[in-house]
Amino acid sequence: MDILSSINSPADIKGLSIDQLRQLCQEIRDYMILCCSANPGHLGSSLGAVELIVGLHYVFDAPNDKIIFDVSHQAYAHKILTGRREAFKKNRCEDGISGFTRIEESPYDAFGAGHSSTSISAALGLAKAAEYKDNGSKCVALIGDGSLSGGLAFEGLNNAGDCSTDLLVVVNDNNMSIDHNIGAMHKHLLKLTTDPFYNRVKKKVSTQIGQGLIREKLKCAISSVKNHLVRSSGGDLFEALGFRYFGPIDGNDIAEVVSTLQRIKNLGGPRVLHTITKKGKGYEPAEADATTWHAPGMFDPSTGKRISSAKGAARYQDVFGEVLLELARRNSAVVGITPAMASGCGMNILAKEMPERFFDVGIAEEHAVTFSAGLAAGGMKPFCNIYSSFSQRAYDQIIHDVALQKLPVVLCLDLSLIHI
Ligand SMILES: Cc1ncc(C[n+]2csc(CCOP(=O)(O)OP(=O)(O)O)c2C)c(N)n1
Repeated sequence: MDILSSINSPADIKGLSIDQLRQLCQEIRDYMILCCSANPGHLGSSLGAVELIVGLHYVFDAPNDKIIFDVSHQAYAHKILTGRREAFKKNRCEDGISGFTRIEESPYDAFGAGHSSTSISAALGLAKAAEYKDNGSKCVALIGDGSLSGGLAFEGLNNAGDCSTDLLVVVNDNNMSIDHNIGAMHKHLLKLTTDPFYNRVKKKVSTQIGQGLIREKLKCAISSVKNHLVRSSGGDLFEALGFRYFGPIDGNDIAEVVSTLQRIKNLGGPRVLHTITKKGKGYEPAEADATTWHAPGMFDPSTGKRISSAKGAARYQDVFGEVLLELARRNSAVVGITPAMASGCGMNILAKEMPERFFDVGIAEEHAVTFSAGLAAGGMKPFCNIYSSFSQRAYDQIIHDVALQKLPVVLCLDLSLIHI
């Protein structure tokens, strides 16, 4: 911990060179892996977001500038950089710090979370407040591609894109939710990142063309060509919503993250920076199996071997998955619906054998319930499984769309998993 041990606030990283920032990222990763091996947490998401968080703290000036984390399960590097390095050893412990951002825990935690898709709305509120107070505070929302599938994120985008308010939305696109990400938004992001012409030229520039300013200028030019291509091949959704779109960039390349953030920091108005990262980045077992390593429990850091605490007992979600599959075998109208928790609730067992009877609808609890109500109205027997804590999102839909219409939706309320 050569560099990390001397970092007690983001001010301490301001004078570091890019090479030193790179080393710092490595030290943060090593520290996170060590701490999380004994004291479990959301490791995979936090490993993937290290460069984004270091870059944001390098370029922006928190706590005056506000960095708002969606879900905030990826914010471990932020905690470690903002005076909670030692406290991180007791992450999620009863006498320790929260595993999520909490306004009351630190002035650097601009907004608390745990449930997804809130960051854009919250950041817009903070940005409007800053605009009103004219205090120069900049606001950044950091949101994952999975969390972008939540309706609340669209409500925030829709509102922010229609104002001139200074707001940066950084999309942390790792192609994953907890399981594989799904949905039209996901496909849209994929289209933006897989344009063959752009990728060919970008690769050539990064591997073959000189250094320094010329290369930077060429990169900018290619980015513009790319934006033009994306627009002319069907249009960019963010631009259509009133945002300026930048990217995609390699969100695990600290030099690229820093130079891009510096370039777009002061442009004003609603902007989206699309970054590509690897979930579990820098720890081989976590890169190889992102779903398991989203929250892996305890493990041996040197081998990556996970330490199971369940002494042979059947897991609740596996029993649920098996029973649902059996019901589906007996009744052809039975279908399963999950808002992005297929492996968590055991519905992946149904998905494997009967993919046509399984619906992962994205992180969209409201939609999951009303969609189930529609299926029931159409004569199906929907089993909609929602983690109890997240079901708060669907309160109105449960009453208005299911109960009042007396529709036969089986609501399966799974364990509540919000550890604070
Ligand atoms: C409303 C709500 N539903 C479900 C969850 C459970 N959940 C936590 S993280 C996560 C995946 C988030 O994916 P993404 O935003 O892409 O972040 P990543 O973990 O891939 O970095 C899910 C579904 C949640 N936190 N909140």
